Amino acid sequence: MKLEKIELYQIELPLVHPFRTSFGTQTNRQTVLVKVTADGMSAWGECAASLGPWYSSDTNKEAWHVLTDFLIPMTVGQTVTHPSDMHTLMKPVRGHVMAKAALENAVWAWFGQAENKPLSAMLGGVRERVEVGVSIGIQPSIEQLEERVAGFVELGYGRIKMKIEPGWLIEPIERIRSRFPDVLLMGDANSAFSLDDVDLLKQVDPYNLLMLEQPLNYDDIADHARLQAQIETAVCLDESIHSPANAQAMIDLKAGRIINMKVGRVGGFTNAIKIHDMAQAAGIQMWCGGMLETGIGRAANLHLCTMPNFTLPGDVSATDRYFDRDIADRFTLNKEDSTITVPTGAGLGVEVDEEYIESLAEKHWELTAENNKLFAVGDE
Ligand code: OSB
Ligand code: MG
Repeated sequence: MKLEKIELYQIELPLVHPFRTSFGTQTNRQTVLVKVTADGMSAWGECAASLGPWYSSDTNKEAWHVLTDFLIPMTVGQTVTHPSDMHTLMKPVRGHVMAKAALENAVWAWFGQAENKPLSAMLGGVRERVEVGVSIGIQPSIEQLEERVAGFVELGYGRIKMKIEPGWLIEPIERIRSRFPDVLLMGDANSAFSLDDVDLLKQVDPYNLLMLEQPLNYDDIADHARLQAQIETAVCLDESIHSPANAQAMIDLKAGRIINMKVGRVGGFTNAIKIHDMAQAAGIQMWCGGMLETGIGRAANLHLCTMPNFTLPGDVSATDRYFDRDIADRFTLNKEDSTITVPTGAGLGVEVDEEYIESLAEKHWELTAENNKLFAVGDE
């Protein structure tokens, strides 16, 4: 295919509930959407970045800049025979993984549509429904946390992730574990601890947590290895893994036993597949993380979850956990087994509400192969 036109939209959707992590509170989901058009057909990708550089250095403003000034001018008009060609075309740009992933993933979806295959089939997926959990932010009190966890368990979620930080660790874990002895429970620190906290983190061991996600610094691997050697609970890396090289370092140093895979954080599906295969060969389990995606990114994540080494429940909750109104088909939880059914249609397999996207658009730009010049659409 020849990439004829690439469009960008920036939108913002309010979250149904504020989401507090150790790095801050999010009340809405701002994202950049990429729409690629070729051969009379369009497909969508979603940028995982947020408003501010708190989870990672990626922001939507930066993604917009890198996409419009570099990634789109480098790729529009090019002929692509496989979606991973996008990874090769964008290689001269270092970093900016979430901007690259948004564009690469739209092209994956396009090829799925063109070949009439769901994205899951293109990724070698092996499941029709995938196990999911819910990620619960830090709450104002332990009572409120308990109430919130109880609500999600009642809805059918079999895996609960609690956000943790210093001062919000043992007591909340103890309370939730004693009330829900059988739930799959885990903690995500988003880098809130340091190696000085080893004794504190050792106290988590008796609570049978599935894992401790990203306890230490966002760019660290070696200290996580030192920590894993001293605690029984499995360490999972999220923020620290941006590339196959990071995954290799984690494996070599034994810096954890589990990887949280976010396709945006590793620069797109080409790298996600590479890391998936490396982890599988090394006996590292994985699961699909989330960035509070809209229905476009959520659909992509569901397809990712079908890959063989995604053996643990993902942070891909039902749509009503995030948004009252979404920009694509809604997903619901299969209560009986805490799963979501993966779309079976071609590409992402969801209907995108383009009218709603247009109405939400804070910015809309497009670049075509003919003029190879970016311009704002509408009255900007
Ligand atoms: O660390 O996994 C994380 C959301 C935003 C930024 C970072 C993280 C998260 C989540 C939410 O945990 C996962 C989701 O439900 O999308
Ligand atoms: Mg995380």
